[in-house]
Amino acid sequence: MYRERYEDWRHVFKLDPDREIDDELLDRLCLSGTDAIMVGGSSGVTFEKVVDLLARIRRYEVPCALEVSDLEAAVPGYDLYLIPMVLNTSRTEWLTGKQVEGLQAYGSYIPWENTAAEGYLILNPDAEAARLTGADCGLDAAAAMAHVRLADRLMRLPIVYVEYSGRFGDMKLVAQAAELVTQARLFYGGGIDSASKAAEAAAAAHTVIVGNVVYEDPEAALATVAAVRDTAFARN
Ligand code: 1GP
Repeated sequence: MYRERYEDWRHVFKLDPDREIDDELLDRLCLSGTDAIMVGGSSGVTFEKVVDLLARIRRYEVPCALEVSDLEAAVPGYDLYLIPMVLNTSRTEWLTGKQVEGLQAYGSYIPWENTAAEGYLILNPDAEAARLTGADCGLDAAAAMAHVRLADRLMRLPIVYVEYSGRFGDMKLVAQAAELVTQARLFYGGGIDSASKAAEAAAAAHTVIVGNVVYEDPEAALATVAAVRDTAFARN
C-alpha cells in the first residue's frame, strides 16, 4: 500500500524538472543515503522533463516519487505519486479543481496503491507556490493547527506538508503540527540550506524535504542527509 512507500522516510531530496542537474551531482544525491528523491516543481514542468529525470534516477535503487502538480506531467513508472491539495487557499481549483480534472481525464489509469494525497499548508507568502495558488500565509498558530486537524482528522489525508519553500520556517509550529497529527505523516520543506537547519527540522517533523540548496550549494545539501539521520524526531 502507498503508506509503506513513505512511512520510514526521514530525508528526501526534491528535484525540480525545470532545472538542470549534471550526472555527477545526481549520482551523489542518489547514493547519499537519502530515503527518496521527489520530483516536483511549480512551473515549467513538462512531460519530457519528468520522463528524462525519471530515467536518470532509475539507474539507482533510491525510491522515486513524483509530485503531480500538472496534468501534462503525469508520467508512468514512478514508485509513488503524490497529489498536492492546498488547504489554505480560497481558490478551490488548487484544492479539488485540478484534481477533479485529472480524475476525469485519467481516473481509470491511476495506480491507487501508489498514490497519496498531500494536504499542503503553504506559509511563506514569497514562495512561488503561494503566489500561484493564492495561499493565505498569514495564519496564526491556532488557525494553522485547525488546518492540520482538517487534513488529518476530517479529510484523513495521509500526508500533511508544511511548506515554507525558499525560507526556513517556524519550527515550533512544525513541531506542534507533527504532534497533532494522528494518522498523517508530517512533511516539512523550506529553506534547509545547512546540516544544522536540517537537524532542527528533523527534530520537529517526521520527514524533511531538501530542495533548492541542491542547486545552490551541493555540498551543503549532501551534508543534510547525515544530519537528519543522526537526529531523532523529538516528541514534546
Ligand atoms: C519545496 O519544500 C520544498 O517544495 C523544499 O523547499 O527549496 O526551500 O528547500 P526549499
